[in-house]
Amino acid sequence: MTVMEQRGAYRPTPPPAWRPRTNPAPLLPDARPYRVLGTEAAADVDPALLRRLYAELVRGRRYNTQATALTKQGRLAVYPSSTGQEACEVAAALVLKERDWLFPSYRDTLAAVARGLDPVQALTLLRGDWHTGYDPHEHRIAPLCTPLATQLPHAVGLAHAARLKGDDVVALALVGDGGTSEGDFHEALNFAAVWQSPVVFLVQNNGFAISVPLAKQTAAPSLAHKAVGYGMPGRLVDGNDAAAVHQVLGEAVAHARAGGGPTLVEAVTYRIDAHTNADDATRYRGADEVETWRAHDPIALLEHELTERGLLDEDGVRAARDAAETMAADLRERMNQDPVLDPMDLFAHVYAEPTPQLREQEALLRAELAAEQEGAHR
Ligand SMILES: Cc1ncc(C[n+]2csc(CCOP(=O)(O)OP(=O)(O)O)c2C)c(N)n1
Repeated sequence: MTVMEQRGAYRPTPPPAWRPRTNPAPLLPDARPYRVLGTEAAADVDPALLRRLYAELVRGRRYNTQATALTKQGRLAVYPSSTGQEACEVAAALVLKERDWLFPSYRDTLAAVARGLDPVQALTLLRGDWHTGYDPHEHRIAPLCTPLATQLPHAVGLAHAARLKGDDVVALALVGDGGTSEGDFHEALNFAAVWQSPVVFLVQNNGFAISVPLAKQTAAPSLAHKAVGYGMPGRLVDGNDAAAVHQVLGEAVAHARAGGGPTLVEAVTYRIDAHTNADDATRYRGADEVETWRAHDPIALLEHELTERGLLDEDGVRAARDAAETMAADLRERMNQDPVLDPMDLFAHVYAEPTPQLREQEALLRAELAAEQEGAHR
């Protein structure tokens, strides 16, 4: 048969039946960030939870101001403040059960402290003293992660392993808006959705990745919309509304625990302070913008709700502030003590089997320290 004859015999046929693998409609986030405080939904929230959230927010704000002050006194090398983002930090900690795991970024010391980590230990890494500063297994808090988004595949790996072992464990991973542009974000969400891992991703969209505004970070309708492309639900929530974040994260954690797979939650919030104490935020954003967000402050929102409903009075406010002051005084005092450090610790726990280069560097430092000691004794 000639080629032309073969072609003549061909009858174009439609493609095999196609339908979407999952219905995208239920995965789509709300059109607006979900809110509870100041809406009818607030009446359904347990007053004890609202009070607990309030006490933790007040303590968290004080922790942020105290840690920032410690950088000015040279007691802390650097501090990325989460002032303005306390509702996300606290809600993330409170929705987890003891057996669950938290995967924080460098900005999430507060989440770690709200989960019960010692406030000084939470600052060890930022003081530059030691690796991590706490035992991640003891607290079920992964190391505060400085390389952007690398905590996300770790969270998926842990959640997937837990599921394979039949352990009833959920992992909650925190990431910033800038972190969503990292390859690790894509890989983590893709694996999590394909494996239906019990993991929840909380993106704290605080408006900026250092000086880069969200508009330069993504063209997506919202960061929550990214979930649909991976085949998981996306939820959009007011990140300054502690009750709303607690509810949305709580639902996502329960969904993951019940075998429903991962959820991507975008909390819309704002970083009131500069990126860190080393950053000058006035170079890339105006004071008006900051003031607009100050008016939507997470503590003020909750305080208003509680006082309107007669759940908080002057004494209650004072008690929360006093408790925060006690925590700050203790943090100050303990951070003002010089830690006793062994520089050789730098090489411990880096690899299970140290590399030849690491051994070489270890020997060099040991020799240097020995020479220094000898000089001191001469
Ligand atoms: C892989 C990687 N690239 C770059 C950096 C430098 N860096 C540190 S913080 C930051 C901005 C991150 O912004 P975002 O994810 O929005 O989190 P935020 O600091 O606002 O909480 C960058 C680029 C880094 N730490 N890791």
